[in-house]
Amino acid sequence: MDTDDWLWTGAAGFAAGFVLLFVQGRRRRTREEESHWILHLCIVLTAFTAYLAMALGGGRSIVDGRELFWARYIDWAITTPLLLLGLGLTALDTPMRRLSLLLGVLFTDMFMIATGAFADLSPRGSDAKWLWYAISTGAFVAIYAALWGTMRREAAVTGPRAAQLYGRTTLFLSTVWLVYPINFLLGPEGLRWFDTVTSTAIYAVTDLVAKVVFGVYALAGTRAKSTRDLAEGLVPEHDRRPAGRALHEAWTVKPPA
Ligand code: RET
Repeated sequence: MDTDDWLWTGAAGFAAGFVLLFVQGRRRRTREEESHWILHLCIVLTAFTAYLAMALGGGRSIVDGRELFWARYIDWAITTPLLLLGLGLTALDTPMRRLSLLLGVLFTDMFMIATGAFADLSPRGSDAKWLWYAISTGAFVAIYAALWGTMRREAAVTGPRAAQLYGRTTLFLSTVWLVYPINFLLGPEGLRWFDTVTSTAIYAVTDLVAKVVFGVYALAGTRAKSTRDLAEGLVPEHDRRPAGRALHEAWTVKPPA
């Protein structure tokens, strides 16, 4: 398989993944299920677009004598904040509870992708490349610290079921995400221990796991959580689909009889 074959594999995998996730969410019953379903559909659609563009020869250019796949960075700048938003929604239940904390994590993530793109664009072996790489890795570490520190504590405040789902999905995500800086470091963008075909193959497989497999796993977890929350009467009527009662009705205070 050559580079283009791996890009086509990615495009086909994301197209199939989109259909799979679409079907998986067709019987959503709660606000929570709906939120995660929409997020994961947007994530997979964005990745599909990037892979299709790269497979068709767009979204990539020759820079410094090698092929640079810049469409990846646009894809990641959109999809990685959405993936973290999914974790944030699980941890916080409502994002308004700690909105700036959440925005800070999403900003740090976009900063990581932007500085990573500058590392890729810098000349081969230059100090600038390694400076950008170090800055991007610093942001990566800060995201992990937030996920496993403050956000994890917030998930525990939200409730035991939220905390359990948050723990599982965060473990999945933070394991898979480790592949990216390593692939960059050892591949053609960095030390050149392996070539573009190998690096493209690793990214394609990892992207499919980080978005499609992760999406299926996160949606299944959210569905199981909603099933138990519904059974225990923990989902207010206005958070159900279709809503049993409007929010303003729930807020209305009945006058004393
Ligand atoms: C770069 C290079 C510089 C150092 C670091 C990086 C991290 C990238 C990550 C990407 C995650 C992408 C995902 C895509 C989904 O399909 C930019 C490679 C730290 C973590 C999850």
